[in-house]
Amino acid sequence: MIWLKDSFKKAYVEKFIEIQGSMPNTGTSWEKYRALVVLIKEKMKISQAAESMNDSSPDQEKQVYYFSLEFLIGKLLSYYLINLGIKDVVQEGLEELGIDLEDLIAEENDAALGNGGLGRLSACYLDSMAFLGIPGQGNGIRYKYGLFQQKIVNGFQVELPDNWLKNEYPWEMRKSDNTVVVKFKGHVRTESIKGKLTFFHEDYEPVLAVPYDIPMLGYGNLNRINNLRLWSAEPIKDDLDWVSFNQGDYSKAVAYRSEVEAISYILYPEDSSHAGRELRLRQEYFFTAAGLSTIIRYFKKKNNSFSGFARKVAIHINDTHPALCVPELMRIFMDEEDLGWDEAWNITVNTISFTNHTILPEALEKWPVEIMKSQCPRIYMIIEEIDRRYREEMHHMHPEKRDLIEHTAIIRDGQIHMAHLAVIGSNSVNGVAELHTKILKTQVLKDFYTIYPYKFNNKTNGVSHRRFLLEANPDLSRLISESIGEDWIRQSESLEKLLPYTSDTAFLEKLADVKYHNKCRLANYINDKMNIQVDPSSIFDIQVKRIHAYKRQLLNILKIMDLYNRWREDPSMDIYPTTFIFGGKVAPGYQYAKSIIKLITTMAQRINTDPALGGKMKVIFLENFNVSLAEMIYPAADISEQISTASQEASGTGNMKFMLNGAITLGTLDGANVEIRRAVGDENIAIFGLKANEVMNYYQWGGYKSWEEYQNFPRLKRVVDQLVDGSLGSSNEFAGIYESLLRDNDQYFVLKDFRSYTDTWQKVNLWYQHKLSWASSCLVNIGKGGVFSSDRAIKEYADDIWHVPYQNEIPG
Ligand code: 26Q
Repeated sequence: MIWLKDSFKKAYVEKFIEIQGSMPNTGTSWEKYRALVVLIKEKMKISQAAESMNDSSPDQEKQVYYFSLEFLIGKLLSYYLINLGIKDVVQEGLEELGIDLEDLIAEENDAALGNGGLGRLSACYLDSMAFLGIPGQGNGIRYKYGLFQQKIVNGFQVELPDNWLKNEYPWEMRKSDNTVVVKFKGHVRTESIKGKLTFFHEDYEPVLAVPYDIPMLGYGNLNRINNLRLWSAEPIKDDLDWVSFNQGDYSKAVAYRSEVEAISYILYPEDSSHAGRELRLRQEYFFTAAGLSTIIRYFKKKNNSFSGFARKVAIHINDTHPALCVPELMRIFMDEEDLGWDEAWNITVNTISFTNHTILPEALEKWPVEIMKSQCPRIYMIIEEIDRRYREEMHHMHPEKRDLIEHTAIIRDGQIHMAHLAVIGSNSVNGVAELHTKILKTQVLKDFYTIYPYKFNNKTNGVSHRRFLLEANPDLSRLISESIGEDWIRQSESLEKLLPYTSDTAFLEKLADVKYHNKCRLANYINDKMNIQVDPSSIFDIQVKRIHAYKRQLLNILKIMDLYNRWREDPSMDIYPTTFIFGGKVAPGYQYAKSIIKLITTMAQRINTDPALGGKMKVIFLENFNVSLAEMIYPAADISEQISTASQEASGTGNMKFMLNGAITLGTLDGANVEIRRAVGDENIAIFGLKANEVMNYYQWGGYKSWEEYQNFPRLKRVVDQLVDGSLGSSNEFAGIYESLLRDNDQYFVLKDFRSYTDTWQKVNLWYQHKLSWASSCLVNIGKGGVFSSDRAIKEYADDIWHVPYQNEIPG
């Protein structure tokens, strides 16, 4: 225990006085929050210093660097108090000082430096690395503005800037001493010096990369505090001099400053399309080059040759966004450290590993050669050379397979294929669920799989069960710990010890009570925010995730429209009252998905104000879904909607968070749902719809005939017609949706899966009414949820890809 209550109180009051010059009771909540964070940070540094001393041992531990353009970390204070084991002490201590800890927790801004699944995954992985004692550091961008905040105005999404740094972010520490220069634009002069070609990058635009560090503190592991290093772009100090010296032009100086600051200004809010914007490329090169330069500097402090580099360093790239690691590491080795191509290439490939997160063709990154050449001229030369050597080697090995070479080359038709660069330049390529990895091997990257079968492997995603169960659902956590002890917090698989309770009626009743209580909490939130009353004893049927055509929020709302039609026709219909809850953001330019939100909010307005329904249904669109809200929603769910078109969702991670909180999945056999079904068994999940291979067969033959589906099922025809027949108002709002279903042949098989979805939903609704059977299935989901912890995932990465040890034992 780092503090007993009285020593905490004393330390806190002293810290507050030191910072504010007054007693805590005179301060604002913000000041009280900041003082607490500063105090904890200082306490953490003590052991951090001890750690860096350990690290001076001659045999330096292997470091893992996780490169990602997104880290969706959410709030840290409450979570760190749990990880430090001092939440109760702090809460009681503050209470005695007349301070409510909840008020301080509320002051913290969510750090929303990510869009969704991929960004939250990297945050969960840092968490598990810290817990497992792996020296694992994150590397990313300190965006001045995170993911936009969503407001719903007249039923439409409106985006507001996320000014999360407005007040200051007390967890971060600016490390000016570790600033580096990243060079853009200019040109490369080649000279032969003593018979060796030497490259000089000239007339470049210098950008200062200033690191800000955020400590990553794992549960019960004070000995290892990892670091998330986020880079901020700044103009060089004497930018006016520099610019006027080079260009003699004041307006250019202004342009220089704003072009530089743009790099770390804002997170791109698209999570499934790649627009090929120059600024995005500058972001990618910026944090890649900055991150690598710290790695090299740290390595050189401890080693005098690069031959052991890949044994001491693992660099993981989260999707292709950091794929410029490959040519940049080559550049450093060759141009700065004087290694030859072959040696540099060997070390580079052996150091880098790559995770793919999507098969959507529109999300695959390709950069026009011209943009790469002008922004990163030396990097472009190296990519060209990697491509040339790759083609040459393939030609040598498979002289007859010209197609193979064309399909897998890095540069083709004036475009640089980042996934190809990442596969060729790394030693490991993984997908994020078994089905997804199989699709990579057999479809998306199948040519590469024939060339490098040994590189491909699966790492099914995992989530931090300590954040999404222990922290988010304290009542359930208490019930679990009272029954099976606390092992599960460190060993998620211990949740299996709950399985014997599936036949224990008293336990199942307690489980149902906990759920009810969590639903009350969410119902109160909805009432406060939206002034809508929802019944906590109704079924909470929830779909929260980014809004996207392939995730099929449309299928869900069509189901609700159908139900509403039927209920109005037959008020005696035997359906258990249900509250349908949606949440999620849309990329600002994605009009189609925006109209889906409008459709949901339009139906919500209708249904929630229809007195004839007698409150049997409610529809809620919760605005601004983010990590903090997610932590309130998952614990309150009965049904977890995971209804993507089979084959399209690489894994999903929300599905795992719901499961760990005892919700039943209603889903397709897509992504990790396949593995969830295998874990819980067919009787504890509700599966419907086309299978991935069926969908892909249709795609191969040009789709299916959605018109027939529509014509042959009157209930379906009716809801589709309602999109355009004036029943939802006179505007033409939903014509685009209608066209996507009928004219564009329903790419995501919404109509095709409608019957099977509504039938399955209805069975689930009946099932819920058998309270004990339902609760027992919920418990199976919790008990089997342990394998979907990010601890499990990180252990697999550590064993199979990074080759680093971890500590897994409960300390004595
Ligand atoms: C690319 C280029 C330019 C601008 C933006 C992007 C971009 C940004 C974010 C492309 C994709 C993303 C995010 C993708 C993502 O979140 N994928 C999800 O990753 C999860 C974690 O592996 C999976 O569970 C989800 O299935 C997958 O959709």
